[in-house]
Amino acid sequence: MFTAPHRRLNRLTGEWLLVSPHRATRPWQGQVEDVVDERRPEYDPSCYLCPGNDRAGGATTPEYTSTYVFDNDFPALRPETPAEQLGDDGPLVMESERGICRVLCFSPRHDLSLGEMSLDAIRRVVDTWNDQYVQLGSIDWIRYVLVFENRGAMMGASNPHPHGQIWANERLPNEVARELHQQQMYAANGQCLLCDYLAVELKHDERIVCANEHFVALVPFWATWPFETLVLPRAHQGALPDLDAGERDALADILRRVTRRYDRLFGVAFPYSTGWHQRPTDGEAHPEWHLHAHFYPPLLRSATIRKFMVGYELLAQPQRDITPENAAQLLRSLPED
Ligand code: H2U
Ligand code: ZN
Repeated sequence: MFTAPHRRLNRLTGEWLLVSPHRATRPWQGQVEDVVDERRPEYDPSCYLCPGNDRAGGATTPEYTSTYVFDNDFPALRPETPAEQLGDDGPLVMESERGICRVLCFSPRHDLSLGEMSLDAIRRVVDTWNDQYVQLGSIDWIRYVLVFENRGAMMGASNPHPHGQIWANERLPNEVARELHQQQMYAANGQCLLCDYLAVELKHDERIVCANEHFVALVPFWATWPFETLVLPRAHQGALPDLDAGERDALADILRRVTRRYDRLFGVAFPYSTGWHQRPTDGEAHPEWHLHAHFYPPLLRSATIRKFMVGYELLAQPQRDITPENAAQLLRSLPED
């Protein structure tokens, strides 16, 4: 393995990452986060996502039995925002932006997480993501639909009840625009970036965490976060509606396995942000786009020691010590039950 300091190109964003494998053993005397008691009741009367409870602004969460989607009571974007050209003033550029923000409860059970749910129940979450993508994406002015989850207080989740969010908006967000550009450039010679990338990863078998018939989870060669993973279908598919029933079951399976491994790594409910990058819904075909999910977990070396994206990362470029290969080996060595 290459142990000297080096940089790697993130092919999905076009950005460089610095890797310093020799620093992985340096001592730590920095911040230690509190470990919160993980045990929760099946129903919490004070939880706004539990069935039958009141939400902010007077709404009530119904007695749902599977997944449940509602319009966010505090949406960051609104559909009725007037499409105004707000104008440029020299270096000051501003545009109005319309959008729709929703919340998706994965389960009525307050005490579960995605990885603790049954395969059938996870499959229903997959189907709900699919339905929301189709429904919101078919609105003519919506060009991007992002389904995502913030898990854990460390990632800013407001509530431990298993839930995610959906933000759909008028223009492509930065990360998506970068990935679109990179995939389009790569596709100029007729190939798919992530199909080619996955073939190389399967050949080397150095960064694969787990896989099934239709999906692979791996620590990307260019991972920024210590235990970051990328989940992608083996076949060239651009969005959830492209998947057949068997592939959706396989997707539920891989999500369950990845999240269970995560929870085993440091023995806590592993915090992360995750979300699906599906092709834009801007009316173009986007044959270059390969569906994938990113998992961005902040923890570095224990339940309480996290990676900070600070100084050099903020001012120069991302940097990591533990190599993606070592991280993958660790995740791969963990049980899934
Ligand atoms: P996070 O846990 O990822 O923050 O998502 C919870 C969302 O739920 C958050 O966006 C919304 C917040 O605006 N929310 C409601 O829509 N209604 C409520 O009663 C409380 C929180
Ligand atoms: Zn709850």
